[in-house]
Amino acid sequence: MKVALIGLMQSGKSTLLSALSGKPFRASGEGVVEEVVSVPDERLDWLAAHYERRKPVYATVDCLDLPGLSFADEHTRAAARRLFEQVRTVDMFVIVVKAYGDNSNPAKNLTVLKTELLLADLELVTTRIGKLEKQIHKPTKTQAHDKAELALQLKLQEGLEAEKPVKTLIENEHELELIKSLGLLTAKPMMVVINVAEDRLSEEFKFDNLDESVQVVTLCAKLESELAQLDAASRAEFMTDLGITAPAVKRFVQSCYATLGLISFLTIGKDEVRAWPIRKGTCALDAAGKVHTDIKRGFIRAETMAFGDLKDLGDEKAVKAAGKVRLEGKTYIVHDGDIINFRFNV
Ligand SMILES: Nc1nc2c(ncn2[C@@H]2O[C@H](COP(=O)(O)OP(=O)(O)OP(=O)(O)O)[C@@H](O)[C@H]2O)c(=O)[nH]1
Ligand SMILES: [Mg+2]
Repeated sequence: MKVALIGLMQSGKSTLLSALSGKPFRASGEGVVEEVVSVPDERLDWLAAHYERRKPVYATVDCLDLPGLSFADEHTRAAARRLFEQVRTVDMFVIVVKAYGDNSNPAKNLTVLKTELLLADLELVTTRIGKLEKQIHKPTKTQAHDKAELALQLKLQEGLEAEKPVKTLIENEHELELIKSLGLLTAKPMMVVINVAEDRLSEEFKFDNLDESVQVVTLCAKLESELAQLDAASRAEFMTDLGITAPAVKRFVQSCYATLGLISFLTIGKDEVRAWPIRKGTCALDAAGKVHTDIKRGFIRAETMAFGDLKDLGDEKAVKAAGKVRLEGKTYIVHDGDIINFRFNV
């Protein structure tokens, strides 16, 4: 999974990235910085403690940290557009707005960013329409496809002009397929991080310009980046004092998963215990394919137990004795926290 942190200048994106990755803070230069963030999972911690000599392999999120965007004039807007070009392949955006110090108007800054994403898409769609309009008069192999795409692009153009993001305009898989290669920015899901001052952690932020389904995480990036540098014991102590229930990385990743509709299944291997992110609704056969194509090809059964049962009953034997190990077939829909042992034959 790949996410991009975007926001206006000095909103705390790089500080946030340092809090998420635990790596030292790196100020933004001209380019995009990429860092791998490990997805905390207490179930893996438990499994690693329970099964000796197996190391936990956490899922990861690739985080792109963009330099601060500015739309003050044509020059900065062009620079922002060039940066947008570099994030066309991400799965989602995290908009970081600041709510500390000067010039902090989270709602307004959010509107600016949302509007600029819409404008960038409108520009791209309009250019594409121009191209397609010329192209469809020529008797090419792609004529039928081009006509269908043109009709769709015109619909998107109208929607974008009315300030509707592309993801609300797409009606089916076929339409999605037609525009996929363009990497339209507002076709992607997004979430919001409000970067607050240390003394405003408990404040509630209400946005009337944000869909209710959008995940909003409130945190203090600076504080969290300092906490991330501490050893586990002192971190826990400070967090209790500060009234922080979960570290930023946990809340951040949970919101990313919720935004993308992701869950995890778990595997217990010979020398590792591992979490595998999948989309909600994934069947056992496709889950097997995540682990290895051979396992998918030679799929026989998915021997499955719920992590909760294993934890409650203590060990695999007890889970088996309780009749809670299931043999599932290819079409079984995998649940969050399923521990799966794939039986396969190639
Ligand atoms: N008080 C306070 N300061 C913060 C917080 N987060 C970041 N800062 C400070 O704000 C400044 C900018 O932080 P960065 O993380 O570099 O912000 P950025 O969005 O990456 O900045 P650009 O990449 O230049 O746009 C730094 O001096 C940080 O120490 C915060 O939560 N509270
Ligand atoms: Mg930065």
